[in-house]
Amino acid sequence: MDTVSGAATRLLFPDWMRGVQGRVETALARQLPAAEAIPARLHQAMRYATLNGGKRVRPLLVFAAGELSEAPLPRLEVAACAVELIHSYSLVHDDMPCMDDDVLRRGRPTCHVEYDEATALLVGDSLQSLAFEILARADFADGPRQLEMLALLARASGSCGMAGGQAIDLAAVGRTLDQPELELMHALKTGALIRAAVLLGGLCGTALGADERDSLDRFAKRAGLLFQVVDDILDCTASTVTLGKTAGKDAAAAKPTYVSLMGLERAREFAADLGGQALAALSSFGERSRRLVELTDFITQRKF
Ligand code: GRG
Repeated sequence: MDTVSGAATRLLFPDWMRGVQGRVETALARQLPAAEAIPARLHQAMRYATLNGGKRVRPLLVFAAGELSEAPLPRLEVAACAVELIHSYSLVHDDMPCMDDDVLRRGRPTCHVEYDEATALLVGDSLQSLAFEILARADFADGPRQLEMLALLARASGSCGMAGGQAIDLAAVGRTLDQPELELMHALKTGALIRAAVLLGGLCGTALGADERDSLDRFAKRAGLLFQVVDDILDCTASTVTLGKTAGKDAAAAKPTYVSLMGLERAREFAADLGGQALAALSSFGERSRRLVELTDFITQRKF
Protein backbone atom coordinates (compact mmCIF):
# COMPACT_ATOMS: atom_id res chain seq x y z
CA MET A 1 0.00 0.00 0.00
CA ASP A 2 0.99 3.61 -0.65
CA THR A 3 2.49 5.05 2.58
CA VAL A 4 4.05 8.45 3.18
CA SER A 5 6.82 8.51 0.58
CA GLY A 6 10.35 9.87 0.99
CA ALA A 7 9.47 12.63 -1.47
CA ALA A 8 6.49 13.65 0.67
CA THR A 9 8.57 13.84 3.85
CA ARG A 10 11.00 16.21 2.11
CA LEU A 11 8.26 18.66 1.10
CA LEU A 12 8.22 22.07 2.76
CA PHE A 13 5.33 22.38 5.21
CA PRO A 14 3.18 24.75 3.06
CA ASP A 15 3.51 22.36 0.09
CA TRP A 16 2.73 19.33 2.25
CA MET A 17 -0.30 21.14 3.70
CA ARG A 18 -1.64 22.11 0.27
CA GLY A 19 -1.11 18.54 -0.93
CA VAL A 20 -3.12 17.05 1.95
CA GLN A 21 -5.84 19.69 1.65
CA GLY A 22 -6.19 18.97 -2.07
CA ARG A 23 -6.23 15.23 -1.52
CA VAL A 24 -8.91 15.54 1.17
CA GLU A 25 -11.02 17.88 -0.98
CA THR A 26 -11.01 15.35 -3.82
CA ALA A 27 -11.76 12.47 -1.45
CA LEU A 28 -14.65 14.34 0.21
CA ALA A 29 -16.12 15.20 -3.19
CA ARG A 30 -15.99 11.48 -4.04
CA GLN A 31 -17.42 10.28 -0.71
CA LEU A 32 -20.37 12.71 -0.68
CA PRO A 33 -23.49 11.72 -2.64
CA ALA A 34 -23.58 13.26 -6.13
CA ALA A 35 -25.37 16.60 -6.32
CA GLU A 36 -27.96 15.24 -8.73
CA ALA A 37 -28.71 12.04 -6.75
CA ILE A 38 -32.20 12.04 -5.23
CA PRO A 39 -32.97 13.85 -2.90
CA ALA A 40 -30.92 16.35 -4.89
CA ARG A 41 -31.55 19.41 -2.71
CA LEU A 42 -30.30 17.63 0.41
CA HIS A 43 -27.25 16.28 -1.42
CA GLN A 44 -26.44 19.70 -2.87
CA ALA A 45 -26.69 21.21 0.62
CA MET A 46 -24.39 18.50 2.05
CA ARG A 47 -21.81 19.33 -0.62
CA TYR A 48 -22.26 23.06 -0.03
CA ALA A 49 -21.58 22.64 3.69
CA THR A 50 -18.53 20.43 3.25
CA LEU A 51 -16.64 21.34 0.07
CA ASN A 52 -14.63 24.40 -0.93
CA GLY A 53 -13.86 25.83 2.44
CA GLY A 54 -12.21 25.41 5.77
CA LYS A 55 -8.62 24.98 6.79
CA ARG A 56 -8.97 21.20 7.08
CA VAL A 57 -6.99 21.27 10.34
CA ARG A 58 -8.45 17.97 11.55
CA PRO A 59 -7.62 16.06 8.33
CA LEU A 60 -4.13 17.57 8.47
CA LEU A 61 -3.78 16.22 12.00
CA VAL A 62 -4.89 12.76 10.84
CA PHE A 63 -2.23 12.73 8.11
CA ALA A 64 0.47 14.20 10.36
CA ALA A 65 -0.20 11.65 13.12
CA GLY A 66 -0.21 8.93 10.45
CA GLU A 67 3.47 9.66 9.84
CA LEU A 68 4.24 8.28 13.31
CA SER A 69 2.99 4.85 12.28
CA GLU A 70 3.84 4.85 8.55
CA ALA A 71 0.15 4.65 7.81
CA PRO A 72 -1.13 3.88 4.30
CA LEU A 73 -2.36 7.05 2.60
CA PRO A 74 -5.72 5.62 1.40
CA ARG A 75 -6.61 4.69 4.99
CA LEU A 76 -5.57 8.10 6.30
CA GLU A 77 -7.72 9.66 3.61
CA VAL A 78 -10.83 7.82 4.79
CA ALA A 79 -10.18 8.63 8.47
CA ALA A 80 -9.54 12.28 7.57
CA CYS A 81 -12.80 12.48 5.59
CA ALA A 82 -14.76 10.92 8.46
CA VAL A 83 -13.46 13.49 10.96
CA GLU A 84 -14.06 16.39 8.56
CA LEU A 85 -17.62 15.21 7.88
CA ILE A 86 -18.32 15.26 11.63
CA HIS A 87 -16.73 18.71 11.89
CA SER A 88 -18.79 20.05 8.96
CA TYR A 89 -21.98 18.67 10.51
CA SER A 90 -21.16 20.38 13.81
CA LEU A 91 -20.66 23.74 12.10
CA VAL A 92 -23.97 23.46 10.23
CA HIS A 93 -25.89 22.70 13.42
CA ASP A 94 -23.93 25.22 15.48
CA ASP A 95 -24.88 28.03 13.06
CA MET A 96 -28.62 27.33 13.26
CA PRO A 97 -30.98 29.78 14.99
CA CYS A 98 -31.57 27.36 17.90
CA MET A 99 -27.82 27.41 18.66
CA ASP A 100 -25.36 30.18 17.71
CA ASP A 101 -27.65 31.70 15.08
CA ASP A 102 -25.05 32.85 12.57
CA VAL A 103 -25.33 33.86 8.92
CA LEU A 104 -21.71 33.59 7.77
CA ARG A 105 -19.42 30.54 7.66
CA ARG A 106 -16.26 29.99 5.62
CA GLY A 107 -16.94 33.30 3.89
CA ARG A 108 -20.37 32.25 2.62
CA PRO A 109 -23.97 32.23 3.88
CA THR A 110 -24.48 29.49 6.46
CA CYS A 111 -26.25 26.34 5.33
CA HIS A 112 -29.67 27.21 6.80
CA VAL A 113 -29.49 30.69 5.20
CA GLU A 114 -28.52 29.33 1.78
CA TYR A 115 -31.08 26.51 1.99
CA ASP A 116 -33.48 26.43 4.95
CA GLU A 117 -33.51 25.25 8.56
CA ALA A 118 -35.07 21.85 7.97
CA THR A 119 -32.54 21.11 5.22
CA ALA A 120 -29.65 22.25 7.44
CA LEU A 121 -30.82 19.93 10.21
CA LEU A 122 -30.91 17.01 7.76
CA VAL A 123 -27.52 18.01 6.31
CA GLY A 124 -25.95 17.70 9.78
CA ASP A 125 -27.67 14.40 10.46
CA SER A 126 -26.66 12.99 7.07
CA LEU A 127 -23.02 14.14 7.27
CA GLN A 128 -22.73 12.47 10.65
CA SER A 129 -24.14 9.19 9.34
CA LEU A 130 -21.87 9.31 6.30
CA ALA A 131 -18.80 9.72 8.53
CA PHE A 132 -19.54 6.42 10.25
CA GLU A 133 -20.60 4.71 7.03
CA ILE A 134 -17.24 5.33 5.37
CA LEU A 135 -15.31 4.10 8.42
CA ALA A 136 -17.48 0.97 8.54
CA ARG A 137 -16.78 -0.10 4.93
CA ALA A 138 -15.22 -3.53 4.65
CA ASP A 139 -11.96 -2.43 3.02
CA PHE A 140 -11.09 0.29 5.55
CA ALA A 141 -9.07 -1.64 8.16
CA ASP A 142 -8.86 -4.98 9.93
CA GLY A 143 -11.87 -5.74 12.16
CA PRO A 144 -10.63 -4.98 15.71
CA ARG A 145 -8.85 -1.81 14.62
CA GLN A 146 -11.89 -0.69 12.63
CA LEU A 147 -14.14 -1.17 15.67
CA GLU A 148 -11.69 0.77 17.87
CA MET A 149 -11.68 3.66 15.41
CA LEU A 150 -15.47 3.69 15.06
CA ALA A 151 -15.90 3.71 18.84
CA LEU A 152 -13.29 6.45 19.22
CA LEU A 153 -15.01 8.76 16.74
CA ALA A 154 -18.48 8.00 18.12
CA ARG A 155 -17.43 8.82 21.68
CA ALA A 156 -15.62 11.99 20.60
CA SER A 157 -18.73 13.24 18.77
CA GLY A 158 -21.43 12.35 21.29
CA SER A 159 -22.74 13.57 24.63
CA CYS A 160 -19.44 12.75 26.39
CA GLY A 161 -17.57 14.64 23.65
CA MET A 162 -18.45 17.39 21.18
CA ALA A 163 -22.23 17.39 21.58
CA GLY A 164 -21.83 17.39 25.37
CA GLY A 165 -19.42 20.32 25.15
CA GLN A 166 -21.94 22.19 23.03
CA ALA A 167 -24.61 21.56 25.70
CA ILE A 168 -22.30 23.00 28.38
CA ASP A 169 -21.53 25.96 26.10
CA LEU A 170 -25.22 26.75 25.55
CA ALA A 171 -25.89 26.57 29.29
CA ALA A 172 -22.90 28.83 30.08
CA VAL A 173 -24.04 31.91 28.15
CA GLY A 174 -24.08 34.92 30.50
CA ARG A 175 -22.43 32.97 33.31
CA THR A 176 -18.87 33.25 34.61
CA LEU A 177 -16.94 30.00 34.40
CA ASP A 178 -13.70 29.39 36.26
CA GLN A 179 -10.70 27.96 34.38
CA PRO A 180 -11.39 24.26 35.11
CA GLU A 181 -15.02 24.68 33.99
CA LEU A 182 -13.95 26.49 30.81
CA GLU A 183 -11.33 23.84 30.16
CA LEU A 184 -13.86 21.01 30.49
CA MET A 185 -16.27 22.76 28.13
CA HIS A 186 -13.60 23.21 25.48
CA ALA A 187 -11.97 19.83 26.01
CA LEU A 188 -15.35 18.40 24.97
CA LYS A 189 -16.70 20.92 22.45
CA THR A 190 -13.55 21.47 20.38
CA GLY A 191 -10.89 19.26 21.93
CA ALA A 192 -12.61 15.89 21.65
CA LEU A 193 -12.73 15.90 17.84
CA ILE A 194 -9.19 17.24 17.51
CA ARG A 195 -7.99 14.52 19.87
CA ALA A 196 -9.90 11.94 17.83
CA ALA A 197 -8.25 13.19 14.63
CA VAL A 198 -4.78 12.72 16.12
CA LEU A 199 -5.52 9.31 17.63
CA LEU A 200 -7.20 8.03 14.46
CA GLY A 201 -4.13 9.03 12.45
CA GLY A 202 -1.96 7.15 14.94
CA LEU A 203 -4.19 4.07 14.62
CA CYS A 204 -4.01 3.95 10.82
CA GLY A 205 -0.55 2.39 10.57
CA THR A 206 1.64 -0.07 12.47
CA ALA A 207 0.62 -0.31 16.13
CA LEU A 208 2.23 2.24 18.45
CA GLY A 209 3.54 1.09 21.83
CA ALA A 210 1.69 1.98 25.04
CA ASP A 211 4.13 4.78 25.91
CA GLU A 212 3.87 6.21 22.42
CA ARG A 213 0.07 6.16 22.58
CA ASP A 214 0.19 7.98 25.92
CA SER A 215 2.52 10.62 24.50
CA LEU A 216 0.31 11.06 21.44
CA ASP A 217 -2.76 11.43 23.63
CA ARG A 218 -1.00 14.04 25.77
CA PHE A 219 -0.12 15.93 22.60
CA ALA A 220 -3.68 15.64 21.26
CA LYS A 221 -5.25 17.08 24.42
CA ARG A 222 -2.85 20.04 24.52
CA ALA A 223 -3.32 20.68 20.79
CA GLY A 224 -7.12 20.68 21.17
CA LEU A 225 -7.01 23.23 23.97
CA LEU A 226 -4.43 25.30 22.10
CA PHE A 227 -6.72 25.41 19.05
CA GLN A 228 -9.55 26.78 21.18
CA VAL A 229 -7.49 29.39 23.04
CA VAL A 230 -6.24 30.70 19.67
CA ASP A 231 -9.84 30.67 18.41
CA ASP A 232 -10.91 32.80 21.39
CA ILE A 233 -8.05 35.24 20.72
CA LEU A 234 -8.92 35.49 17.00
CA ASP A 235 -12.60 36.05 17.79
CA CYS A 236 -11.71 39.34 19.43
CA THR A 237 -8.67 40.39 17.37
CA ALA A 238 -9.38 39.37 13.73
CA SER A 239 -11.95 40.78 11.31
CA THR A 240 -15.05 39.06 9.95
CA VAL A 241 -13.55 39.16 6.44
CA THR A 242 -10.33 37.46 7.57
CA LEU A 243 -12.13 34.83 9.64
CA GLY A 244 -14.89 34.15 7.09
CA LYS A 245 -17.29 34.01 10.06
CA THR A 246 -18.75 36.71 12.28
CA ALA A 247 -16.00 38.13 14.50
CA GLY A 248 -16.62 39.32 18.06
CA LYS A 249 -19.49 36.89 18.56
CA ASP A 250 -18.28 35.52 21.88
CA ALA A 251 -18.29 38.89 23.61
CA ALA A 252 -21.56 39.93 21.93
CA ALA A 253 -23.21 36.72 23.13
CA ALA A 254 -21.68 37.05 26.64
CA LYS A 255 -19.89 33.72 26.19
CA PRO A 256 -17.14 32.77 28.60
CA THR A 257 -13.80 32.54 26.75
CA TYR A 258 -10.11 32.46 27.66
CA VAL A 259 -9.92 36.14 26.76
CA SER A 260 -12.86 37.06 29.02
CA LEU A 261 -11.40 34.89 31.79
CA MET A 262 -7.75 35.98 31.72
CA GLY A 263 -7.49 38.97 29.35
CA LEU A 264 -5.83 39.07 25.92
CA GLU A 265 -2.19 39.11 27.01
CA ARG A 266 -2.49 36.24 29.46
CA ALA A 267 -4.52 34.27 26.92
CA ARG A 268 -1.64 34.71 24.45
CA GLU A 269 0.86 33.54 27.07
CA PHE A 270 -1.38 30.59 27.88
CA ALA A 271 -1.49 29.64 24.17
CA ALA A 272 2.31 29.81 23.93
CA ASP A 273 2.57 27.67 27.05
CA LEU A 274 0.14 25.05 25.67
CA GLY A 275 2.07 25.00 22.38
CA GLY A 276 5.25 24.27 24.34
CA GLN A 277 3.55 21.47 26.27
CA ALA A 278 2.18 19.97 23.05
CA LEU A 279 5.64 19.96 21.46
CA ALA A 280 7.21 18.48 24.61
CA ALA A 281 4.78 15.55 24.40
CA LEU A 282 6.15 14.77 20.92
CA SER A 283 9.83 14.80 21.86
CA SER A 284 10.27 11.02 22.01
CA PHE A 285 9.05 10.58 18.40
CA GLY A 286 11.96 12.48 16.86
CA GLU A 287 11.81 13.17 13.10
CA ARG A 288 8.62 11.07 12.71
CA SER A 289 6.65 13.86 14.42
CA ARG A 290 7.94 16.62 12.14
CA ARG A 291 4.53 17.33 10.56
CA LEU A 292 2.81 17.37 13.95
CA VAL A 293 5.41 19.86 15.19
CA GLU A 294 4.88 22.05 12.13
CA LEU A 295 1.10 21.82 12.50
CA THR A 296 1.34 22.88 16.14
CA ASP A 297 3.22 25.99 15.03
CA PHE A 298 0.59 26.57 12.33
CA ILE A 299 -2.26 26.30 14.88
CA THR A 300 -0.45 28.67 17.26
CA GLN A 301 0.30 31.28 14.61
CA ARG A 302 -2.82 31.01 12.47
CA LYS A 303 -4.52 34.27 11.52
CA PHE A 304 -7.96 32.81 10.65
C1 GRG B 1 -23.71 21.26 17.10
C2 GRG B 1 -23.12 19.08 18.22
C3 GRG B 1 -22.74 20.43 17.82
C4 GRG B 1 -21.51 20.87 18.13
C5 GRG B 1 -20.96 22.13 17.71
C6 GRG B 1 -17.61 22.61 17.02
C7 GRG B 1 -18.81 23.23 17.58
C8 GRG B 1 -19.65 22.37 18.41
C9 GRG B 1 -19.17 24.48 17.33
C10 GRG B 1 -18.42 25.38 16.46
C11 GRG B 1 -18.38 26.72 17.10
C12 GRG B 1 -17.02 27.20 17.25
C13 GRG B 1 -16.71 28.45 16.50
C14 GRG B 1 -16.15 26.58 18.01
C15 GRG B 1 -14.78 27.06 18.19
C16 GRG B 1 -13.72 26.20 17.60
C17 GRG B 1 -14.08 25.75 16.26
C18 GRG B 1 -14.58 24.39 16.15
C19 GRG B 1 -13.88 26.55 15.22
C20 GRG B 1 -14.16 26.19 13.83
O1 GRG B 1 -13.18 25.28 13.39
P1 GRG B 1 -12.13 25.65 12.26
O2 GRG B 1 -11.49 26.97 12.55
O3 GRG B 1 -13.12 25.85 11.03
O4 GRG B 1 -11.24 24.50 12.04
P2 GRG B 1 -12.86 25.61 9.47
O5 GRG B 1 -13.94 26.44 8.82
O6 GRG B 1 -11.48 26.07 9.14
O7 GRG B 1 -13.06 24.15 9.24
